[in-house]
Amino acid sequence: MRGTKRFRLARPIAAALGAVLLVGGLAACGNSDTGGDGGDDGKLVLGFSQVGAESGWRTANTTSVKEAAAAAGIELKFDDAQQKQENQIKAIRNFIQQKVDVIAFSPVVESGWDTVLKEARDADIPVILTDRAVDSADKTLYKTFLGSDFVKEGRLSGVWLIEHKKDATGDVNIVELQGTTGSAPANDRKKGFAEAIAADPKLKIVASQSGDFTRAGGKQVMEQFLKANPKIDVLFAHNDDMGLGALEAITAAGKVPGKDITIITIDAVRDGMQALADGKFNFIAECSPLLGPQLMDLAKKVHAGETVPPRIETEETTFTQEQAKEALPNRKY
Ligand code: GZL
Repeated sequence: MRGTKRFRLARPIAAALGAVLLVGGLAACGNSDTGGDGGDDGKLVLGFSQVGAESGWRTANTTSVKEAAAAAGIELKFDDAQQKQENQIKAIRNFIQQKVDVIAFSPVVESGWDTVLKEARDADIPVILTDRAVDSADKTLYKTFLGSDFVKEGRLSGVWLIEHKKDATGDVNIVELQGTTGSAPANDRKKGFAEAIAADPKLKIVASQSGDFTRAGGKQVMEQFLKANPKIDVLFAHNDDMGLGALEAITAAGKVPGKDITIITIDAVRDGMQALADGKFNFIAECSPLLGPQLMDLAKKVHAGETVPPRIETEETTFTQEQAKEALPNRKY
């Protein structure tokens, strides 16, 4: 700019000053060797690996995570694994390379995570489990678990059935649509339900198979159940979407859902609650997908080095047909 007095430094001094400023600048951006230290604009960067988009629950969960990240001023790196564990492992490794500040994910299955979680720990990047759990013995591989008690959801379903069928005479034949094979919700819901119905010997599970938490899977497996089992009294589906798919198979077989076949599901997403209110389902145990706000709060806390509880369970309830009619107008998902 004209008129300004120019200060010309001798070349060696200028080079040294430039080097000092450069190093100082890097130091101010935090430790570049381990972990992250915020995005370019200083925002916390959260890498999130989502299972996929297999169900209404998953869609609602993704919406909750994305909206909560925006509201919290957190930079979200979101990856959809299309229900494949190898894609989640790849995504977590990418997050490590990108030096995100925190990693969160919903593990599609319980096993096979130790190696990649050790890589995250070695990179000094804290990990939060959300929605589904892992079976790692090493609890230092993640900071906390945020989600539901799936065993309780299965148990509540079984307890309701015992009461509902207490006056039935003869065997009550149950078919079970399991969630994704190897996933925590499938394993635990199955466990909780079986433990509960053991109290009444006339309640018998005559068939149990995975429908992979999808409507198509629920319809396909229910068609097989109907062909192989002449007398089906109850369907227990590990989520609403498989129950909704099964409805198509049940009506195609000339049976009345909710009457000829009692239907119990888990989640309480809008379409499931509508089927319950319409009398096609008989009972739903809620599993809340609205984990986003709590997840963002946890991400900030673990990034700040605060101690958080090892397990944080979400508040949930159950619905009968009458309760669904009352609750539907106010459902958020
Ligand atoms: C449960 C979640 C399950 C839902 C399904 O927390 O992982 O996965 O019950 C979803 O609807 O596909």
